[in-house]
Amino acid sequence: VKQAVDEDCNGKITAQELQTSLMNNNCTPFNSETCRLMVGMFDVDRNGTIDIYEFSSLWKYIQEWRACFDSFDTDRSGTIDVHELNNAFKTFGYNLSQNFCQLCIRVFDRKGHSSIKFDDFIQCCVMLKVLSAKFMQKDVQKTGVIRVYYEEVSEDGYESRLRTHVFCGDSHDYNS
Ligand SMILES: [Ca+2]
Ligand SMILES: [Ca+2]
Repeated sequence: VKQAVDEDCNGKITAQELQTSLMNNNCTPFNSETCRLMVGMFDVDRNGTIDIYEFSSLWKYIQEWRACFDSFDTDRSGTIDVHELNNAFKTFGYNLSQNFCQLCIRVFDRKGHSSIKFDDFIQCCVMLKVLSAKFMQKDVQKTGVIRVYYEEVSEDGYESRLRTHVFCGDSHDYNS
């Protein structure tokens, strides 16, 4: 697999190479933000690319997300709609409102189909996990309501032009 991904065969995979080789169910390539996010997560030695060791954990991670995505795509549409997302969040241990799930679909649905693809699903879940951890830190008075600016959670090396206000209720640790 790695050879196919590592286009210039230099033993290192960039976010861009990752993007051209990863596919959603409908054969569209992964969005670049999800690829940068994943390279940022698995680039253990922080050299900006993915080597063979880093790649094996990244690949395992994608396979796990694939199985997870398929198990929540109950109508086999190849995308996750708001009800399927709600089920997924519940299974992950998050107690979030239907409105919040709708907001997630709106933010991550790039095509306006009211559903999200595999790459967006990964990005959405990773973002929720990061936000949830930040939420716990910020919610010192345990009121259940905080305001988070995207820049505050983007210190892991992946940049974004997004500035999002996120209000969420009772959220729990990510258990899986
Ligand atoms: Ca690396
Ligand atoms: Ca579906």
